[in-house]
Amino acid sequence: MDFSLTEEQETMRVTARKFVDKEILPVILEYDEKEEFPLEIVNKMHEVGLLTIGVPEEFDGPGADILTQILVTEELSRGCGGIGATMAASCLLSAQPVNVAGTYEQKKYYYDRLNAGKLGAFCLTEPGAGSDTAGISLTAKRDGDFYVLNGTKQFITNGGVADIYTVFGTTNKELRYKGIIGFIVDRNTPGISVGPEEKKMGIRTSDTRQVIFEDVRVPVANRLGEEGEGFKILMKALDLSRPSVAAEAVGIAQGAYEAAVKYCKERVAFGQEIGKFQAIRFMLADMAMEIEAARLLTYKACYLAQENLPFSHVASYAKCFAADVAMKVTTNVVQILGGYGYLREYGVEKYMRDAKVMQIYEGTNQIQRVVIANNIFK
Ligand code: COS
Repeated sequence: MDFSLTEEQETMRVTARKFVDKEILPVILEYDEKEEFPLEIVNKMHEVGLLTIGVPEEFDGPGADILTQILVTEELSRGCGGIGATMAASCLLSAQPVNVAGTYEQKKYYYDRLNAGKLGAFCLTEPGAGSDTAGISLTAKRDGDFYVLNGTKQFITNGGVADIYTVFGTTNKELRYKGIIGFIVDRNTPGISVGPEEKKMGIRTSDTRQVIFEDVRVPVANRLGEEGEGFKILMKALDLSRPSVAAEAVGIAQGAYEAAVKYCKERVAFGQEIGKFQAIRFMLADMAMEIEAARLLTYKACYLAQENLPFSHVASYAKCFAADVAMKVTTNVVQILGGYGYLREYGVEKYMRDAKVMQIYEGTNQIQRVVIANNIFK
């Protein structure tokens, strides 16, 4: 077993880390405060290649492996969970149904847009269906060479800033999962509108909205797979993207932990640096240990996926475990900084707010346990 990174993986990790230190950390609290999407930063991320690392070589990308994409997601999330989410939603979630089931033409259609600096969004969740994916209501009715889409998608990351969507609906809700159908949809198709930006607890620098489809005509050529295959396509896509949420969580925990270590070397109480008190040292030791465990699970899920080995349950271990670690670590980092931790100006409460959604989106941690338990008994 080899835990070392390849030269390419290490180069991309360092590139992302330096980008975070130079372009994200110095300014991100202002964006968070204003709940503003950091378009300038996202454009720079594209310029240095951080938004297209996963684009395969045959579509003019670098074709980096899954672990490299995960390393970049982790580093970006160390700087800002919202920026990690923006990148992952586009490159690692919205792109997955296309990777899983897209034809050559569909992949080209999608990747050409990523190469041009555009973002993607994955439109699955609805106001009335989150965990119960087979219960979605957006209708897809065949009309000649088109499908006509009607319905509303909820909590869509990049909803208002994406140029391309992967969208899931149903041809017949009574069929449950057998009626699910997926498409690639251009944002500019007539009939698509977006709701106002949601006011969120955390990842406030990411764009989250409703996406509304009213008589949206999508060519049959944009259908992913066959009618009725949508559920399995999207389940496979979620399996592939869950390690990226784990990586976001690891990055958030790491960022908070680094801030705590720095503070512990500077802050003096009872005549010595607080990092010399055993109570604090034990908290930091637990953080270091748990972050590393979450990281290793995340990398293992990537390894299995990359090798085409069964990995669905390990992706769920990683997502669930890392999200819980991020919540625990960030809460304890606020505790270590005490009153200063509670002030927005110090930035660590942002990590805690950003961490919470890791336990909720892309399958709640309860859903991850359903996936894990299903695997035990299958
Ligand atoms: N890969 C491939 N096929 C899968 C699969 C996977 N990971 N998971 C399930 N399937 C298949 C099953 O094998 C079954 O097919 P067969 O009947 O041919 O055997 C079919 O899909 C239905 O599976 P199941 O009965 O388990 O479906 P459920 O409706 O019970 O749903 C859960 C299962 C709850 C796990 C699923 O709905 C889920 O993951 N929900 C959370 C969705 C989510 O993450 N939402 C967040 C939105 S993205 S931000």
